Amino acid sequence: MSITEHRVLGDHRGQLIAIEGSQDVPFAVKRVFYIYGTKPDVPRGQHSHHKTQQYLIAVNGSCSVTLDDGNQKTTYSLNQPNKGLLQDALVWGAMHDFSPDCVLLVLASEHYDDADYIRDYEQFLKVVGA
Ligand code: T46
Repeated sequence: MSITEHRVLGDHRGQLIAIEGSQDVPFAVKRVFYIYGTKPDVPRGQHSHHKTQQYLIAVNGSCSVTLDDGNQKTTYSLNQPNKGLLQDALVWGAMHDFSPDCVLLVLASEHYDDADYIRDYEQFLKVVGA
């Protein structure tokens, strides 16, 4: 997992960034959602998924994302609209330290299914065998 910097297409009219499913992200995109109006001191996420892969882009403002595979935790800074971060299935993710203007866009490999979520950290560690 690492930050990918996407090509910024633009001209005198402004900028454009294109993300192609199965090309720029390693899955066909089935769902898009975004969070905004977040609070700097209130983390979001704090769960993992059995199957869903996610691709995170702060299309406005900035935030930090801590990914944890059960053995190692790494914190990434999303602070440019051309920077994306893959959160693989069975990786615990927490989004935090939002700027007031942050809009965090998430591309997902699966439709929404609450049963795909692992919300308990101890259960997550068991599932990944850590
Ligand atoms: C993630 C972060 C950034 C839906 O109905 N459909 C959806 O696709 C999603 C993602 C959520 N919901 C409903 C479920 C809850 O009633 O929206 C409500 C808030 O969802 P949740 O509590 O999961 O929100 P966050 O901010 O903790 O987490 C969400 C995503 O679940 C998560 O995968 O990466 O945003």
